[in-house]
Order: sequence, then structure tokens, then C-alpha cells
Amino acid sequence: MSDKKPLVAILMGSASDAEVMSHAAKTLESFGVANTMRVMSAHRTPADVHELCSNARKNGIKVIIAGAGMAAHLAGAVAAATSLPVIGVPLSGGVMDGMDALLSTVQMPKGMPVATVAVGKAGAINAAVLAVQILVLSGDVELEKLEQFRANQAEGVRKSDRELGRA
Ligand code: RP5
Repeated sequence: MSDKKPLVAILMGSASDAEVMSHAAKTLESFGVANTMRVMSAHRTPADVHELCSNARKNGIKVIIAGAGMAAHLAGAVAAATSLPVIGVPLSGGVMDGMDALLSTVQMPKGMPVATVAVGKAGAINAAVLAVQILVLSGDVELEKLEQFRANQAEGVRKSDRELGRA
């Protein structure tokens, strides 16, 4: 946790989503991006979702990440309440193992976008990286940090290749 004002709000539909969504928070923190994490449900606490999201811009939030499983309407409900960029993370669980959440999150009607990332942990991490990319455009994160992250990733792949030793 930092004492900087949060730039990203991470919402999740249930406490049962917290382990996966914590990867979004950790990734943002690795870029020095202050964030807030809340459990709020499109179905169980819709008024709370609306209140937070309709006030988010004036409270200094620049991107909202919303993770939910099953009939995952959270990201769409967030998009309905704010014109800030919304990134949806579909989560697995239930009989369809994430396909239900993926389609619920990605299939928004025209004019109300939700930038939908992969199901689960990879999606939570990518949501944070995408938020960082947006925050680079707004000047809130230095481009050098993003480029370093990508260079480190490339170096990790090259190291794996060297260790495999089959060139
Ligand atoms: C969704 O339903 C939540 O995002 C969670 O992934 C799923 C199950 O929620 P719980 O029944 O575990 O609270 O709303």
C-alpha cells in the first residue's frame, strides 16, 4: 500500500476473486501505481458499484479494472456508470470454467466498451499492464518503466532459450 492517491480502482465481484485479482494490484505496484481494491458485485451490491464508478473520475481514478466470474456483469455495470476506460477480467469457476465470464464480459453492446483480457491470472496481470499503458499516455507513468518491463520480459525468454541449450 502507498500513501499516493489511487489512479486505478480494482473491483471484484466476490472475496473469492481476491487471490487472482491480487495479481493486478501487485503488477500495478511494481510500476509504482497506487491502486484501491474493492469487493463490489453487479448483482449483490449494484448501488455501491454505481456510486463508486460515477464518482471515480472526480476522485482522481483514471482506469477501472473489474474482475468477475460466472455471469460476469461487473465490468459492464462499471462501464455503464463511468466514461473512464474499463478493463474486464473474466474469472474461472463454476461449470463453464471461465467461458461464461469471458462471454459475459467481452460481449458488450456498441458504444459501451469493456477492454476484455484473458481469463484468470494472465488476464489480471494484463489488465494492470494495459492500465499502465494508458497511464503512460496520460503522463502518470514514465514510458521508461514500461519499456524496461518489456525488455526484462524479452530477456527472460532469451535466458530460457539459452538454458534449454538446443540452438
Ligand atoms: C461472481 O460470482 C463473482 O465475481 C465470483 O467470481 C462468482 C462467485 O461468487 P461467490 O459465490 O464466490 O461470492 O459474482
